[in-house]
Amino acid sequence: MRKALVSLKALVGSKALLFGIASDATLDSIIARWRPPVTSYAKINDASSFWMPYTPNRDFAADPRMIVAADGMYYTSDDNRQIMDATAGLWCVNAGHNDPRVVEAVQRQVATLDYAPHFNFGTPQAFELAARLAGLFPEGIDHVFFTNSGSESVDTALKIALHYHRMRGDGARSRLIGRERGYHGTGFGGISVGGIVNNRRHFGTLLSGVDHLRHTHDPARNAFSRGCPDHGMELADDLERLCALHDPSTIAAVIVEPMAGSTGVLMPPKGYLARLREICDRHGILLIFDEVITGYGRLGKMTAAEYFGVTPDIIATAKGLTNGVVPMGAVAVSREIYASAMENSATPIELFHGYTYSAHPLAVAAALATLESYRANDMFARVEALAPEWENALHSLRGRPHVADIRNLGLVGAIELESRPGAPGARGWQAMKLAWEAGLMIRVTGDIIALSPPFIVSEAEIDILFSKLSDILGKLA
Ligand code: PXG
Repeated sequence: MRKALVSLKALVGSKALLFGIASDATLDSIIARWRPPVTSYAKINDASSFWMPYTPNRDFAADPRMIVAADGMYYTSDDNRQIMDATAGLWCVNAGHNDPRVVEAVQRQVATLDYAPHFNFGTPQAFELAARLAGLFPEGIDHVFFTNSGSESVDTALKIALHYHRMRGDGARSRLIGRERGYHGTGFGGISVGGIVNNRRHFGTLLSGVDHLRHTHDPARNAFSRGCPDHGMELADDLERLCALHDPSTIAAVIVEPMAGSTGVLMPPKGYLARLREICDRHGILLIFDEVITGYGRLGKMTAAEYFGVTPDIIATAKGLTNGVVPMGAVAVSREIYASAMENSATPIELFHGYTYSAHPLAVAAALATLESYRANDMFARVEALAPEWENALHSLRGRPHVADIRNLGLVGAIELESRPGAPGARGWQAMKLAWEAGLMIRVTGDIIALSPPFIVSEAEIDILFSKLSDILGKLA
């Protein structure tokens, strides 16, 4: 119970800070008011009410990992330990936790304009944010539709692609092409074009008219590549195969992550994305980059499109847009796509699509402050400058027990472990738990460890991170 109160106090303390309330006496009265109508900590945290996302709920109930505060590179656990955040939350807290610019902007905004609709009404800051983003995305990608998550950004991008072809009188283009091992969030559109079987197999027939490119993971030829692998550009020609099979006149769009994240961090083979762009151009197919992870500096540039010098027609983003502080996504589209809707729509509303919380004022305030933080601290350049040191430190784990492959790009790293015979994922899971005990938050997908720290990580912290990981590898069964 004492632990419960400490946790609750820390939790409420962070809320109180958010709303600018500081005194301890006030905190105690808030705790009294906010205490849930239950009698014990066990009941609060017995895992029976909160159905946790993408989590083995029963395992968590038996062995919980609770977080009560965060600052900079570190979380505080409910037993008051500092946990280094080696994953920027879920690839979103790029500027580090508790960035004062973002915290203050959200505090100010909530006290000024808590909510306003953007169906038929506007807020100046939403227009400002769209204009700023348009200036940051590649030349020609300059109209922005706001969503609340990566999943919504992906479904929005797919819908805009279909809508675009209809507007041009080419509505037979209705097929959507994804890629094996792709992750595009959890909406029906996203799981249909996605290529991770566990995300698809329990949910019926999904969208019709979807096909998939082959994935690019080829450890036999590419293991331990530094940066993008040399082999696999020809896998982009798989799109020609699908064009031959379906006829290109039926294909609306291809969606890929320029660097696949959730499936275990797969870098695009050299030349692959440019080749995809060429084939799309040849056949009038729109190219969508899902930059939910790569957008906002993860590779050292604003987007992977900029990093690779390949400009798609639509870019889906979320996560780093608001530093994870308030949920928000943004879908950026080419001038031509926007103009086509404006010019060809037969109805006053040009796109029958939107969310209650599109451009929510708190999210907009968080996004504007986040972009300012990236700019003022030159954070994307920092990623670029840290990347070689990051690469060397990561690849120093080659040869440690169970390490089958290591991959890196920008401030992203992956360590692929050999699976335990008959128990895929078990070794990765053990690594995640050992890391938590050692004061380190890592992400695992199956037996692949994914690393993506906030951009504020120092060189000393990179050393600590990999020294802890090295110890953990040594302890794995
Ligand atoms: N597209 C991509 C490429 C993503 O990585 C989404 C869409 C969906 O975003 P939302 O905001 O709806 O979750 C994502 C999300 C991981 C991990 O461990 C990655 C994501 C989410 C949770 C965990 O790699 N990416």
